[in-house]
Order: sequence, then structure tokens, then C-alpha cells
Amino acid sequence: MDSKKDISGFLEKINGPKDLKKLKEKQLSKVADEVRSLMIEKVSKTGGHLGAGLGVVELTVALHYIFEAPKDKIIWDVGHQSYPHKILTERKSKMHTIRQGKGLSGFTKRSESIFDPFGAAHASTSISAGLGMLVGSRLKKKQNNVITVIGDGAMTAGMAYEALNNAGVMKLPLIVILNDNDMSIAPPVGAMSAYLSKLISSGQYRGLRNAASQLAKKFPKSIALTAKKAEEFARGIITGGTLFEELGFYYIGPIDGHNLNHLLPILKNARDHSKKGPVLIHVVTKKGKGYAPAEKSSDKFHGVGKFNITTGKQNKSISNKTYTSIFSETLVQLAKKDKRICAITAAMPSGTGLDSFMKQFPKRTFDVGIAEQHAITFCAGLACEGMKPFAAIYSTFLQRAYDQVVHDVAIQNLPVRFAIDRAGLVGADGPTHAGSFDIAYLSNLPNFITMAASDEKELARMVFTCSDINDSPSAFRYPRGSGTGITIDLQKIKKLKIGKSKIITEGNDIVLLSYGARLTEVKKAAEILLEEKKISSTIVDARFCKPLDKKLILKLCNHHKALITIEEGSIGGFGSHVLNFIINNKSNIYKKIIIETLELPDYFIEQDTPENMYTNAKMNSRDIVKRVLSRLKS
Ligand SMILES: Cc1ncc(C[n+]2csc(CCOP(=O)(O)OP(=O)(O)O)c2C)c(N)n1
Repeated sequence: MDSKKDISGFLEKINGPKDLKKLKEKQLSKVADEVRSLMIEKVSKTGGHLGAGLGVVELTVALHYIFEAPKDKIIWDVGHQSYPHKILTERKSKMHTIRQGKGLSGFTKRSESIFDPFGAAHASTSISAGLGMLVGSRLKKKQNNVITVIGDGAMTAGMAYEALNNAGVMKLPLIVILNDNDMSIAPPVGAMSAYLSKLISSGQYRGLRNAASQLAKKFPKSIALTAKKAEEFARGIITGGTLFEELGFYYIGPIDGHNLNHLLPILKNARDHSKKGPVLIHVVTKKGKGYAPAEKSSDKFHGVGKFNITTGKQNKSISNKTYTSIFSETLVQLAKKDKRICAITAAMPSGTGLDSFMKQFPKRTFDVGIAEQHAITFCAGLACEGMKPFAAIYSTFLQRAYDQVVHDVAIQNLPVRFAIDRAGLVGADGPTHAGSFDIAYLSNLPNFITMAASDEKELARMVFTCSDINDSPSAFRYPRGSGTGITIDLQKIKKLKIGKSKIITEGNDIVLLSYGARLTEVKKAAEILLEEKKISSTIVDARFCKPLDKKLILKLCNHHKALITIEEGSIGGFGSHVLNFIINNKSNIYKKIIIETLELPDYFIEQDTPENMYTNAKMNSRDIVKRVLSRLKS
């Protein structure tokens, strides 16, 4: 595809920030328009994160105009809003590859560009990383600038405050830009959000600010009552300080993040006059700015599939119900009968399917913000009071709350239920979002019961089962996207027997012991083995990693040549538990059987379609067949 065709005007001549700097300030708004158009055009064909990037187009242009990247470090929190930054930093011609196999990442990535000083995708890391870079640079006697851009959503996470708290006493010139669009993926939650709104809407403040800029206009330029002075004037008279000032930051704002006449002088001042300590610039933007459908429903345009630019309509291919919706429907069903059931999300009500739970049970649904650590300890507290909390968190984001899982839940043996969505490889979001480690990090914990769903019915049964586990923590994992297509009647769903596997087919030669949603591929592999090699397989859906179905495993070992475990997770998970059991078993059963474990490899699988990612991980039916054959030969 010839990307040059769609770029006209200034952008055609801009490859990197150096080219941008050749332009006059008054030409920059045209550049912003062109960046915006290019971004909409590209994302309409690839899908991706749209609203956040559209909201920071002017800010991106201004940052690259005022600062000297890559010497100056511009760090984008989460990184999902970095598309305009990519366009202006030598990646314009590759935008059509974003989030595709071998293409540009949908987030910032150090290995992709020298203009990405820090890789991201999980929220709220930018201030910590920026502070570390600044300290490192000063220790090396360098004098560059470090600028971090963090959204109001990301600012709900504890880590952001830990970093502010630390930066406030370091007296280093860290520049934090708070990009306040009054949105996370869903509307923002919590007291901080209310506080920011208060800052913005303060009539008194706005009045003063207008007065200040009016004054500025009346003075000749030589008196230098520039935007900085005007802003300082306004700033000095308001309530006497913001929370950020109490934390040691020099607070500037709120300023209009789409107005380059405001952004440019303030960034220039921050660059030239912030040598004594950290600065926080509070910028107000609109998510989806400049594209009406995205402005109108910023939640739906946070992340999009391919869409029609004129209508804003997204192409939705008709497919089976998602695992997420099965989880959500089952939980709703249970909560109708059991008032103790509560649902907890960390800023992902629609992603986890809890938005529909929230509609029916608003008092029993808690969106705690991007605060996974708090979410888990909050659930532990609910469990202490006899409630039945279901924490619906993506596998990848739960990583952040590991100490809370261990210390607050597992050690106290509290019956918190973990609904682990996006288990396994997830596709376009790449390795940062892959749910690779939860089997290992949860199943290693004493007291935990862990399960993985192989299809929609199994998932519904696991939700039922967990609702009735009142004496220990429990977790069930399920993949991103559509299920297998089976229809289920939630009224007829029954609980599982704890620790009991399910035999799918019985064969004579080998055991394919599957944990989770690889079962479909396992069945295909068994067919191939039978047809092509006359090897007959016993297929087992393990259901539980903890407790293991030890009795069955022993029996299977005694009656087959080989046992192969398969799971959508890392080393240290289900296969390791099976191995551990077999090796340590007093009967020395390990001498009688060939054992092979098939799990994700010990490297990160790069973004692609989930199917291709599993092919790259060598986990599709043909790979299973190959592994079986090579072990049987040996
Ligand atoms: C630790 C973690 N939890 C959840 C998410 C999912 N997530 C991605 S972007 C986002 C909202 C970010 O909101 P904000 O920082 O305000 O940025 P905006 O998209 O509004 O520009 C969330 C919750 C994440 N990336 N990281």
C-alpha cells in the first residue's frame, strides 16, 4: 500500500521532529489536522486505539516542536495514545501495519524506535519511569528534559501517586502532563476524578484566568507579560494550592490541550524555567477530538475494529458468543438468587462484561478505577464480611496485584473468586496483554483452587462452582473472544466436583491431558494422529490445575505409553504440577511413561492474530502431533 498517497501538505515533508521544527508556529495547527486525518484513515483500516490518540494530537505536535526528542524523553503512559507520536517520529509510512503481525506495536516500545524511551501498555508507569530516567541522566551529568504524559484514568492508580510522592521531594525538573479528558475507557471513577473536575470547573479560577489573559493582551510584548506571567498570575490567586502542589509539584493549569497558542508557551516555559523542581501541567482535552463519532461515544471509540469513516460504523463479524459474555450472564443469573454475590472491576466494566451486571445490581458492582491491587484487598475485605466477591480482571492486569493475592487473600484463606479473563495469547495487543502467567502464579499458592474453561458450558459451570466455594480462594480462567459456539441453558447448569477431570474420549496409546481452551486443537490433533498414524488417544479435559485429579492421572499413566499435557500458559503451570506429582509419586510411575509438557515457550510471542501467535508458540494441532510423534520415536 502506498501511504504517500494519503499524506498531503506539511505532513508529507515531515519524517521526524527535526522536520516539524522547520515550520512556523502558526503552521502547526495544519499539521495537527493532517496528523488527525491520517490517523483516522489508517485506524479505520486496521482497527486499534483511536479516541485517546485523537485527543492528544495538538499536545503531541507541541511536545515535539518544543522539546528535542530523542535526547529529551517523552514518555506516554499506557502508550495507546501514541499513534500521533508515531506518525511524527519516523513511523508515518508504517502506520498501516499497526497491531498486525510484524507491524508497529499499538503501544510504545523501546525496540521499535529511539523515540520510545519506555515501553508501556499497562497503565500508570510513566511517572516512575520518567523519574528514574531523570535521576539516571543527572547521575551521568546529562541535562536533558523528561516529560511524562499521563491520563486522568491512569492517574487513578496507586503507582502514579507513589511516583508523585517520590518526585515531589527529589527537586528534579520532571515535567508531568496530566491529560485530563474526563474519561478512562469507561467514565472515570473516584474522588480524584471529582477533584480534577472541580479544578477545571472552578468558576472563580476560570474568571481569573480570563482576566489574566485579558491583562496580558493589554501590555506590550516587551513588558513580557507573556502567557507564562498570565498563567502565573491566575495560578497564584486561586485557592492557595492544589493537591499536586502539596506533593511538591509546581502546578500549571488547567489549560486547553487543543489550543496550540496555550500549549506552546507553557511547554516552552516548563522547558526553560522548571530547573528547580517538578512541574505538573494539567491539560484538558476531548477524547476522540476532531472525529464526530468518536467524540460522541468515546467509550466505544477507545479501541475499535475496522470502521467506515463516514458513518463511524464498525465492522462486526458475526461470531459466537464471547466467553466474557457467558461469564457475565452466568454471574447475573447467580446474583439474582444470591444477594451476597458482588462483582468488582478495575476500570474495565465493558471489557469484563460487568457493565450488564452493573445495570442490574448497581449496589453490588464496584468499579475501583485502574487499581488492581486495591481491588483485590477490597475483595478480601468483602469476603471477611461474608460477601461473595468476584474479581473480574484480565490475567495480565492481575499480575500487578500479586502480593495482594498472596498476602491478603491466600494466606488468610479468604473466599475471593477470581474471574481471569483474556487467558492465553490475545492477539493485536501483543505480549504486554498476553495472559501467560496466571496458571503458574495462582496454582503455586496454598489454599487456591484453580480452573480453566475448555468451552462455554465449562465456564458457566466454573462460575457456579466458585459461587459455592466458601472456604478458600478460587479462580477460573477463560480466553479472549468467541467461544466454540455451543448453546447452553443456564437454568440447567450444574456445579463441578472439585478436582475432578472429564474424560472426553478413551483410547489405548497416549493421553492428551488438556487444561483450558486448547481442547479444540487437542481434539483435532487426536484425529490426525488416529488417521495418519493409527495412534489412539485418550483425551481428558483436566478442568482443575489445583487440586489435580491425581487418582485419574495415576490410572492413565498405568494404561498408556505417553502422557502429554497442554495448556495456554507459561512454564510452571499445569504441566509442571502434573510432572511434580508424577515424579514424586511413591510408585515410581515416571519410569513407565513418557511425559511431555506443551506450554507457551520461554520467550514473549509478538503481536499477531491469536491463531498466528499460537502457531508461533508451536501450540496448534499440527504442533501437538509433531511433539507426540517425536517423543514416541525417542
Ligand atoms: C494496569 C492496567 N489496568 C487496566 C488497563 C486497561 N486500560 C487501558 S487504557 C485504560 C484507560 C486509560 O485512561 P486514561 O489514562 O484516562 O487515558 P485515555 O484513554 O482517556 O486517554 C485502561 C483502564 C491497563 N492498560 N493497565
